[in-house]
Amino acid sequence: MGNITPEKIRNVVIAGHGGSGKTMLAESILYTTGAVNRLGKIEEGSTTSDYSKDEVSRKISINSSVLNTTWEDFKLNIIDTPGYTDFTGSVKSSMRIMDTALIVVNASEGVEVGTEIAVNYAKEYGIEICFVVNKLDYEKSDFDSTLAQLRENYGGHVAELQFPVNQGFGFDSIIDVLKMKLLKFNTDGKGEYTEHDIPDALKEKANALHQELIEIVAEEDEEMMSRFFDEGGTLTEEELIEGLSREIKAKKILPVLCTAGMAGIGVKPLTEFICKYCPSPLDSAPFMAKKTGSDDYVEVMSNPTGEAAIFVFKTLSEPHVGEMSFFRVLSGSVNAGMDLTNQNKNKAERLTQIFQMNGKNRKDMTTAVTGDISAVVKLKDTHVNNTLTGKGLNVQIDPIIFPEPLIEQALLSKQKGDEDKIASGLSHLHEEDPTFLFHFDPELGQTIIAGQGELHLAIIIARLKEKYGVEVNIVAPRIPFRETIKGKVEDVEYKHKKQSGGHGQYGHVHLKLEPQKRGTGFEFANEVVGGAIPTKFIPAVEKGVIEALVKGPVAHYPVVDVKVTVHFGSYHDVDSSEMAFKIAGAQAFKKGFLEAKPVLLEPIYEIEVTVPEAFMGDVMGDISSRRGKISGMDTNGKMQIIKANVPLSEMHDYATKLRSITQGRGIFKRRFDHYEEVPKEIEVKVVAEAQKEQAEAH
Ligand SMILES: Nc1nc2c(ncn2[C@@H]2O[C@H](COP(=O)(O)OP(=O)(O)OP(=O)(O)O)[C@@H](O)[C@H]2O)c(=O)[nH]1
Ligand SMILES: [Mg+2]
Repeated sequence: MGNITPEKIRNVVIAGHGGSGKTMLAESILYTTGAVNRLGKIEEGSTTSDYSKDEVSRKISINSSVLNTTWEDFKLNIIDTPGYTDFTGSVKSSMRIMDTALIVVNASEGVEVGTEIAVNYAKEYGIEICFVVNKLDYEKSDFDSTLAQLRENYGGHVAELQFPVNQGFGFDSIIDVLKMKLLKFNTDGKGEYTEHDIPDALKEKANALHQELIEIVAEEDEEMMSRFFDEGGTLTEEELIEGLSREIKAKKILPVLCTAGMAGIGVKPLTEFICKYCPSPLDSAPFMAKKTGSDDYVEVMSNPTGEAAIFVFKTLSEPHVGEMSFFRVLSGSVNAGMDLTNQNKNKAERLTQIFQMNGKNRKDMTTAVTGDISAVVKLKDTHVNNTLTGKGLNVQIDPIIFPEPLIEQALLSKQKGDEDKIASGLSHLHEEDPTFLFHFDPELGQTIIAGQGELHLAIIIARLKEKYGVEVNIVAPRIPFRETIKGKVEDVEYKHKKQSGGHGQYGHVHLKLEPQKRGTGFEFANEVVGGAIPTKFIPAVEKGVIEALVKGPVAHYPVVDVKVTVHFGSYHDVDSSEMAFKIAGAQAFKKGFLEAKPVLLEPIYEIEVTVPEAFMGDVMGDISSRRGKISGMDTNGKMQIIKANVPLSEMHDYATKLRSITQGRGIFKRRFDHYEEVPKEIEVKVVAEAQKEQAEAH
């Protein structure tokens, strides 16, 4: 193939619910267009896209994979994304830089939560949506019901461009209402087909759909409308392509096509459709960018002759290869050997070699033009969300905002001394997968890892072992409880007095302790009059109290929302010292705290759960069993939204539980909201636990 031009590039991201057949569809596109000479299978672990060890063993996609092929003089860049909701981060990042989302819908399941997530991301980034009703060779396929669900969820502009003739076992024929032909496929997987006249029984339906399309197209264009009437209510094929393509790009039509990816049925016409009707990079909306070093925003247009700008959307560290950075050329073109500036890091980077990727296979490229997707190895300091540009274009593309973590676990190293290796492994894994986060929490004394679900974290742990050779155990993270008081103590006294040989120690304070409004923190006041405690020792009293706040008197958790006032005391001319007053302050505080109705506080999270109506009852029941309180309800299309406040200590397995009670259809977001008093029976347990730990530590 000769030089690629941007108008001949098509960038499609394949997304949709888990197991809807995305990877097989991608494989079939590669096979039927000749990019691979053997059709890989999920069951054999031989697809181009699902090549990593964990994907092969689990038979699901975990990473997004960048693929490419050609059809006639078009270049197709494809990103196959995982459907399992733990991995939606890579769906989002892929949507950010592709122009069309092929949203694969399983014909026997209809619209599922993965469909909804994919549609939402595509809408968020304003890219074109094309639905592919897949697995039509499966005996339980129900095209009409799937189509009805698509219409119900995504509106009247869902356009049936194809419908199956004989879905289910033996499926091999599709009516194409653009071509007005019956397409009959060989079922050997090669995707070959022959065109036939539409049988009489289906003519009426096909005609009606064809006519509908013509009308939609003509309606939007006056000139076309008059030609349409002149020509007796029809349009030429070119007019239809031009008009339909315009409507699709304007997102007035959401096309629906039919496939059985594994058997290659419908795959060639789908490829042709993408090339003929879907947007090229030149049609894509400009990328918003911030000027480096200022808060001004500019638009980066897909300008093939402009200054070079690339955006890194994915990185991957491969054994024997090093770190690969995947990018889209936003403007201009880049060549192997080119020097660019990483605008986010203000560092020079050289694109020593650039590649076009098919799963793990790479092929050298000399030039990548505007809109193309490419990869480069061994950049020095470039990560996801970085913009690299040529001279004179100082911009940073708006970053991809990755989903917030939904689950946290604490990690314990199995082998002492592995800590450095673990930290470096975790940081590499975070680079590759920005939805995976980790930090050491000094308060809890634990390394906390956070992600989208149990499977997500299990895969991170497996990679830590495989790639970085370290083994770890996973435990529930400790809960960052807090201690405070409910009562007021007007006066508590402590006298620190020691007379052991030489210099004595003397510090004597009277404190008042009062509860503060939740969230106010700690306040200290001095009401000592007449020099009962010399002014110079007051800061020492405060310091003593502050030091005592770190490990609360009840269960060693930090103390919050207390006001302490020192109002009286006494001193000794020789024996009083800062140290003595510090000790007196701390001891008086501890004593007073225990007298002031101390309570334990726990973090409360606000969760927002989105579920289909049918699961409402179960989801609400589960929330109350977690001591949760419903705070609001709303609807979004067919989905119900439940807002609730739930204690963090009850949330540990929530991602997994929600998935199981909603058959994978429920999703949720969470964020810390406030601290609240712990019920007595739980406080008793937490205190006992803390005392046990302290006893063990001594
Ligand atoms: N009957 C039938 N089965 C298919 C078809 N396509 C895929 N499958 C099977 O469905 C299962 C899932 O296929 P995948 O291609 O891995 O689906 P996916 O959407 O990529 O799955 P995730 O990436 O894990 O979300 C595998 O067992 C495939 O062999 C198809 O067209 N027809
Ligand atoms: Mg897959």
